[in-house]
Amino acid sequence: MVDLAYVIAGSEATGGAGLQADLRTFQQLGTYGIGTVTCIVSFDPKANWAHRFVPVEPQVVADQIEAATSAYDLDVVKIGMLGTPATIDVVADALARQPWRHIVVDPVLICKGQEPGAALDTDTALRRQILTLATVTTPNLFEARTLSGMDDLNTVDDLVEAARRIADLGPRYVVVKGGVEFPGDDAVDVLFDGTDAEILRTPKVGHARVAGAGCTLAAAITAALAKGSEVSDAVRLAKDFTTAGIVDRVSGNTPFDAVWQGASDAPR
Ligand code: PXL
Repeated sequence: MVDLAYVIAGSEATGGAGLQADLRTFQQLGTYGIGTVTCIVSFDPKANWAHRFVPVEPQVVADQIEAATSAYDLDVVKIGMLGTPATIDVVADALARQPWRHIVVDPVLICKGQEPGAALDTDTALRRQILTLATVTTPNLFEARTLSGMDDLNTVDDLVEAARRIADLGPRYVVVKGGVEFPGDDAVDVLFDGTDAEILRTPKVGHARVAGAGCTLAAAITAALAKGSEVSDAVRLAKDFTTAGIVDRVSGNTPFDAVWQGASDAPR
């Protein structure tokens, strides 16, 4: 039977990020994707594509998780944007109700579209209630600065130290993503396993951010783990999959492009 991959995340209405990117990734990697929607983000084309954010009623999030986990024996889950402390409570409770082989947490911090106080409460709840459950977490540079408390992340050694500090918060494996903002010509990611750091490099594909890259990377790690890969193999496959999707990206009327998960030379 096909391997099952589960995601609990937000919907992003242009389809570039969030649950839409996650489910496309699951499908392309040959897994049966199941999704629970936590919130709805609708970029506003009349306001420079700013985030409009609406949380799904926490009980409805709980109901969706109950349906998904009752229908199937799920053991690998990706956690994307959760959005509010109330949603985080519900998701943390649901995750505690059964064993998981892997919980992949994309620590989507600072929920744009929320007022700053609410965003800070959400970040604190995520760190305390969700990050501690992660077997793998995938912070970007901004999230790595916030979670590690290190303001300057300019060298590979800095990324390794940040990963080490984030591992101290609970996750077994930490993937710090340098992305386009990290100095140099390479897209550098660091995989820290609690003892050793592996440095993954590919040449940067341009210098503009591409929507959905973080979601796609974490979803591809999740799909590979669902199929039985070891973490370091899953991370390497996910980086190649995401890079291929950035090369073949989709352009629309937004000021940013989006990753194409169906890139012809993406690994499967
Ligand atoms: O890329 C982070 C992200 C995750 N999930 C949702 C989003 C975004 C960014 O816009 O909207 C739902």
